[in-house]
Amino acid sequence: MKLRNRIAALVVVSALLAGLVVASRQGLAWFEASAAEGALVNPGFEAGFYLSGGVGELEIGKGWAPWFDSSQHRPEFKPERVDLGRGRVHSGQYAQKLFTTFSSHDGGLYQEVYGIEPGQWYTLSAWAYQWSSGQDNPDASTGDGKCSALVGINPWGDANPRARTTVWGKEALQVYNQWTQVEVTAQAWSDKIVVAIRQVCEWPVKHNDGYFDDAGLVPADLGGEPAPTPVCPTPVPGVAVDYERIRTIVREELDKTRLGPR
Ligand SMILES: [Ca+2]
Repeated sequence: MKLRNRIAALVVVSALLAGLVVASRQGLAWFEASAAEGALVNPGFEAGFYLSGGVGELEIGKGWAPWFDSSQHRPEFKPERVDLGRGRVHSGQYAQKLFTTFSSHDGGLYQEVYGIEPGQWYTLSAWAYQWSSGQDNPDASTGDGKCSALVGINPWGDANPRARTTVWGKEALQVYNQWTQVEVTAQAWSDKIVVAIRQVCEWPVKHNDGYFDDAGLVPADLGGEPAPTPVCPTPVPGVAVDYERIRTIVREELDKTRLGPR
């Protein structure tokens, strides 16, 4: 290859690499803008959907991940479009649908939220629509599967909504064929929390369908009361807790306060 051709090739490769860097920076900028501190990513499901794990039945709003009780049927997740079928969308063009047919389920979506202020209280909300019926009339829920919709916050940032530390709000129990807003307020114990959307359908009727849209996360207004500071001790990695030493100190302190002859 002549020197001129080599230089030309190098210029082309350099330009391509520069383009790649710009493209990846733009991608990063989109991600960073989406994952603003303390804010939900894709709360209204208008930013597109992806196949979780490449599984066709798990079509999930970007920024969210699916979860479910694996001892029951895995619900199917699909985008709900305002211009197709029943168009069960609260606002915009899309909502998230999950459902089982002739089966029960307990599951939904979750996402991790960073940039959280520990000790601050937060309110998570979402709009939910449920249709649960042994019949096919989409405007009525007849012979329902005892479905409920609810939202939860894991204050420790545990990316497992089924963890016992998740705080769940009041459920919209057997509220059907209408949009209803569910919410929960909890105090963050970490600089990251996990927010979760959930539908539970107990009985395996023909249609157990849930739709979610327009989630929101805001610092909770507690009427001017300052948020308490977390008091739970945080274990230090690599440092073992000397429980025997703690027991000894407690025993000594109790002995000091004990009355009468020993
Ligand atoms: Ca929407």
